[in-house]
Formats: sequence, C-alpha cells, structure tokens
Amino acid sequence: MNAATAVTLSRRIEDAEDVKRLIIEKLKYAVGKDPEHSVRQDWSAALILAVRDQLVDHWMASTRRAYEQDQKRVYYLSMEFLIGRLLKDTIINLGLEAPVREALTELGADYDEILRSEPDAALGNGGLGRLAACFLDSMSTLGIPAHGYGIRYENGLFRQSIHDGWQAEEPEDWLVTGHNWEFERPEVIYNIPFGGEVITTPEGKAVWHPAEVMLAAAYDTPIAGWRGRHVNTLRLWAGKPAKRVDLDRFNRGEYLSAMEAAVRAETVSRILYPDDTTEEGKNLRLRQEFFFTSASLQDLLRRYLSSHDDISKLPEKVAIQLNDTHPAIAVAELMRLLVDTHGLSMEVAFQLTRETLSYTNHTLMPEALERWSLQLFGSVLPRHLDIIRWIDEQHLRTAAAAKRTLDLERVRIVDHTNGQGVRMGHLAFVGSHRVNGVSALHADLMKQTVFQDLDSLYPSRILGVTNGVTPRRWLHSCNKPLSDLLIETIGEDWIGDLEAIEAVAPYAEDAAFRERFRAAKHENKCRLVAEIQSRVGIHVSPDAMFDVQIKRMHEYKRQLLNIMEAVAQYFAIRNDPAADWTPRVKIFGGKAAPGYEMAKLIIKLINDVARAVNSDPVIGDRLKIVFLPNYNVSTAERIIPAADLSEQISTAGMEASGTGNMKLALNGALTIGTLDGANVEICDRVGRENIHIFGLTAEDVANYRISGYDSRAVIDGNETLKTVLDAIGSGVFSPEDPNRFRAIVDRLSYDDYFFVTADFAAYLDEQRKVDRAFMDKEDWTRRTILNTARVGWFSADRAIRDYAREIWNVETPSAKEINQGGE
Ligand code: H53
Repeated sequence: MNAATAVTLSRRIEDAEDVKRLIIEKLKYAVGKDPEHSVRQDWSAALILAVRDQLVDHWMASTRRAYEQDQKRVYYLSMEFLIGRLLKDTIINLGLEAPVREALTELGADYDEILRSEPDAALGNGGLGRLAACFLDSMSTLGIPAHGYGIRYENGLFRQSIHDGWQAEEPEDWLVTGHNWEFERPEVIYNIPFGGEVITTPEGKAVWHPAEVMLAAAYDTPIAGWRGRHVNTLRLWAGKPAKRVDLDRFNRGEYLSAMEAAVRAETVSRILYPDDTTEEGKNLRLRQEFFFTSASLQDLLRRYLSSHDDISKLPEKVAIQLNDTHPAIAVAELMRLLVDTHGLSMEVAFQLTRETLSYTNHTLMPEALERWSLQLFGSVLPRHLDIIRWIDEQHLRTAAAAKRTLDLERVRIVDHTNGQGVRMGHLAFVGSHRVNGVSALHADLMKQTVFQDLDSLYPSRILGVTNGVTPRRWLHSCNKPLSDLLIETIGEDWIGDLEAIEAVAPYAEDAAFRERFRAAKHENKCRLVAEIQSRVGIHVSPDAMFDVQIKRMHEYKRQLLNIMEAVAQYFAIRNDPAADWTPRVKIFGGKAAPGYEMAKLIIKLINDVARAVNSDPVIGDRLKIVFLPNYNVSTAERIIPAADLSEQISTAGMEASGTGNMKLALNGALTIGTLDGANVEICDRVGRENIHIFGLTAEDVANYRISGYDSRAVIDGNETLKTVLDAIGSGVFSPEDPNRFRAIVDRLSYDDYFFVTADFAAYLDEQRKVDRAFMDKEDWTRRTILNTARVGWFSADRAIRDYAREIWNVETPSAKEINQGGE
C-alpha cells in the first residue's frame, strides 16, 4: 500500500497539448473507441473523464487533510440535488477553459456542442434542490469538509413537453448515456431494514425484527469549488436487493416473481417524488426518506468511529443539516443507531442527536409539512415510532413545565387528533439544536405561525439564514459577456467573494460603461431569440423588454396574475394600436406537478393566450408570449442572462425565499415583485428606487384571512379585471372549448385564496411604470447596474458562512484568503 502511494502519477493539465493527450487516452482506453470513429457522446465521455481526473488528487488531499487535522465535518442530507450539468462549471472552476477549447478545436470536435450533450441531472424539483447544489459548490469553495447525501434516482424530474398547449410528462432518463462523473463504491453498502415488529426482551431491551432488509449502495461524485482546491463528495444511494434472484422460484419457472425482491428494492431509488396521492405512493415516499437517511447516518457514524473512540464527542466533529422535513426521520434513526447499535441510553442519545442535527424549513404551507398516518408509519418503521413516542413524552414534560398556556395537543409530535399522525416538522424541530428559515421574513413568520408554540418552548432555536446562489454558475459561467465586462472593469475578486462586485456601482454613472453593459445584455438576448425561434417557432425582437417568470408552476407563485396582465395589455393594444407601447416578450418556464390539475390548466391558459396574441397581426412586436417547455437548470442558464424584468409576484407570506429572484437581479434584471421572501431583503439592498414593489404585504394577507376577503366585489369594481375574466371564462382564448377555463374564473370569483384579484390593479399600475422606465434606456441601465452591484450579499458563500458560524460551529477562511489561494 505504502509503496503504491509513493508512486508519482501526474495527469495535470498545463496546456492544450496535455488536454489532447488525455482526451485521446480516455477515448481509447476508457471509452474503448478509435478517435476516427468516435461520436459526440464518446468525446463527451472522454472529456468528462479527463476533467474528472483533474479533481482526484485534490479530492484525496481534501479527505486526507480532514482526517489528519481531525476537522469537523458537515453532512447535508437532502432528497434533492438539482445539480444540472457539471462539465462547464468544473472546467471553469479549474481554470481550464482556454486549453480545453483549443484542444477540442484542434481535434476537430465542437466544445459547445459537447457541453450541450451532457445530460442535465434533474435530481430535484426546484428551489430546494438547486439550493442544495449551490451549497455544495460553496462548501467546496470555502474548504469545509462536507458530504452531500441524497438519492441516486434512476429517473429524475419528468421531462415536460407541450402538446396543443397542454403539459405532457415523460420519464427523464439522465443515466441512459452513463454518468461519467461518478465512482461506484461497491464496497460501501448498508442494510436498510423495514417493517416487522419490535419485541422487548426480559431485560427490557427493545429489539427490532424487521420483515425485510434491502441494501443501499454508494455512488460518489466529486464536487469542486472555485479554483478546484478543495473537493467534496456528493454521495448518492441506490437501492439494491439483498438477494438479486430467488433461485428456487426461478427454477420453478416463476421468472417474474423470482425478481420481486429486486424490483421492490430498486423501486426505492427509481423516481424522484412519486405521486403520493395514493396509499402506495405514500408508502414508497416514506421508504425513500428512511432509506437514504439511514444509509447516510450509518455511513457517517462509520467514518466518525474509524478515527474516534468516544461516541459521546460526536457533536464536536459532526454537524448534520436536514434539508426540509424529508430527512426528519434522522432524529429517530440517529437515536436508534446510538441506542440499539452503540448501546447508549435514550437520554444520552437524545442529547447527542439534538446537538448534532439542525433543520432548515423551506415552507410555511401546512400541507407541505409532512405528516404520516400512525398506521403507515408504525407498519414501515415500528421501532422509530416507539422512539418518537419516547421523545414526545420528554417534549411534553418540557411543555408542561413551561407553565405557559399552551394547547399541548398542538405541540405534540404524535398528533392524537385529526385522524392521528406523526408531524415531521415537529419531530425535526424538537430533535434539532437550530431551526432555520430561508429569509428574514420567513424566519419571522415561522415564529408567528406554524412554529409559534414550539418557538415559545425553545426560544432562540429559530433563526433566519437567507438563501444565496453560487456566483460561479449563476454569473461567471452562464453569462460570459457580462462576466468578461466585470472582470475587465473591476477584476475577478467577485467570483470568489461576490460582495466585491459592489465595486462596479460607480460605473452606473459612466455612459460608456452603460453602453457596454447594454451590449452584453443584448448579446444574451440575441442568443435567446435564436433559441425561442428554433424551439417554439416564435419570432421575438431582442429590442423588446424580456419579461421573465421561470419557476415551478404553482398557484401561490401566481403565473395566473402575470398572464391576466398580458390579457389586459393585449386588449389595450388592440383598442389603440397606434399608442406608444413598450414592446414586451413575456417568457414563461416551469413544470406543474403531474397531479396538480389547476397548475396544468394555467399552463394551457398561457399557451392559449399566447396563440391568440402571437398570431394577431394588429399586435406585432408590441407583445409576444412564449412558454419554453421543459424548464430546467440549463434553460435557466440561458434565460437568466437575457432577462430585463424578473417576475417575483407570489402572494406575500407564501414564498419562503426564492433564489431565482437573486440570480436574475445579479444578471442585471429589475424585479417586479411583492414584499415576499427574499424580495424584502433584495429591496433593502438594491434600494427602493431600483425595484418595482406592489401589492399586499404578508400582514395584509394575514389580516384578510381573518376578516375575510370578497373577491366578487373587487372584480365588480374593476372594469379591466372584469373584462379579462369574462374573456377567459367565456372562451375568447379557447373557442373550441369555451368552458375550458371556467374553473379558473370560478376560483378567483368565489375562493381567491392566493389574492390574485386583490393584487391585480396594483400589479397593472406597476407594470405600466415598468413600461415607462424601460423606455428611458440610460436610466434603466443605470438601475440594472446597481442591481448587479448591490446583490453580492446573496452569494451562497455568504449563506454557508452563516450556517458555519451560527449552526455548525465550523471555521471558514476569509474572502481574502479564498481569493489569494493556497491549499
Ligand atoms: O425552497 C427554496 C425557496 C423557495 C421554496 C423552495 C421549496 C421547494 O423547492 C420545495 C419544497 C419546499 O418546501 C420549498 O419554495 O421559496 O427559495 C429554497 O429555500
């Protein structure tokens, strides 16, 4: 072993010649292809393998350093990691873009085409999953020894296509062409038990006899940070059967049933977010959550014990972050492992668990806080139900001792009312030493609403850590024209220290710089114009305002409000085509959950309105509407740099933070938005005069929820709103099926839960201000530059520093040290 490590192996890339040599070597000896006969996929595989080699030495050095210096480790448990493509970012992080481009050109391959052929790893739905991916980048950049732990879904988020305006879903098969970044670890395998019963021995020890045991197998992807000095691991678990084939059954000719256990085990990591509206779906979801949480905890305990004897020091060396309630079962599972496997008492185990775990909450919507029926929970995880009951007893004692007037039923983890269930948000809260919201407003609302009672019992446990985004992917890599301009103007410190981007603020007053800033935006817009033309066949002008709403389709995000404004504008233009209209292209992108009928109907409405508007010769370039199908990380990377206006128009109090809002502002789009989530903080930083805020506040919404809100009266009192809804409801946009959108209009008229009608007038007013502002090119550009300059605080590096300091108790280097480099 020692002799082997002493051998010097160098695969370092210094120049294009090295890249060429390595790529050819990979093509021949790893892919097994003669370069003469290689197709794009082969080149892509060879390039990824060559780049991956560049990470390995740093990866191993990072691991060695963590062991040698006995550093505290951070484990980020998340059901979702929306990492997207890795090749371009890794090449840029390593500073290899120039030699790689040159080498490929000399080899006769097209660099950009190869980048585009990498599948977009869609192991997540939206913000929460993308946040996890940004955090991986930042933890590596800051040199924090960390692991991301999740599920290696065979099929990520479905692929969306649009047929006749309707969303259709097809399975996403990102693994079909092979995931060349990962290393399979056949030796890293854990047993994952399910079901069965718990028997108490005569000595009073609880012993779990599971009905079934499957395996979790590890796959590792190295994640490099800025300049590639530190490399962390994303470890994803795949479900495997303990026994692949039941030979007896097979020999009896029962071929299908012989594979039953294999199918059952593999189903656990088959698909991201199965439909959980059925009992079967719920069962699978709970099994998925337990599967990856248990494997991760077993793995990190093994790692800890390989270099420490004393398990009671666990919180000094390990911090575990639970990304939302999905891994909340970690509270009970860590206790189980500490008690049943490592022999600790329940009391000690609970203390260690709480000191080690912390929980991030990403939503206040009660329906999104998971809750399992006791029946289901007890049948899948009987031992955990016992442990949770024990925790609940301790917790109730704390509550009773608090001598406050608390409704004890409401604070219990095990809910004995409403059909009985386990409240996973409560479990995560009670089992963690810190609980964070993802923006300042969200953390405040957590204290005032869903966690009010728990906050009073455990004061100072809740804190806010406002989200952030990685500037590497979301500016430097996705927006080359702007990144080049910034580097030329203020240097490149901002890439590793985004707050340094503030240095560009004074250039807002410089007319020549404004001209160049506009030129960069124009270049990005032209690229998007070509994409829109080729993908959906709509011609749009790059001189129009690009008004962008890209996010999951959900009623609270109010894509409906946006399209209703488009309808109002359409009618206004038709009435007076000769007026001085500000040309706009409204761009939508987003997927609706397959079972969410209303969100799917809103997609259809957008497309039906688009059909009418785009084909109306009276309208021309004054208004165009585009729905770009299959919105994903890569599409976002092309839309965001081209945006002029960022739509962040959720019902106030409902968007926990938002991160698209940060990416768009960073890339020089102005925001039109409500005072919701991180919009509030964006407003504080960019200045009220550089953002377009409208509508009800979270407080207004809360008051209306108490006093009642009469949308009918609002509709009757607003002629424009009435005309828009009448048109939508009577089939103006769906003559072939006039009642198609009746349900939308009825919802707004009788049960406008998301206050679309309440904010309609204010939204329209603000949009007209935006129109006027856009016509003043110089002032608009000045304000967009100030947006870019002033949102540096929304870096994921800053967010991770906050976690490190306030939650994990881990040290991080200063921004200066990051930029100066060194190991
Ligand atoms: O998490 C983002 C927030 C965003 C919030 C989102 C989110 C999901 O993507 C999925 C589930 C969930 O409970 C919350 O909606 O506001 O920015 C990251 O914190």
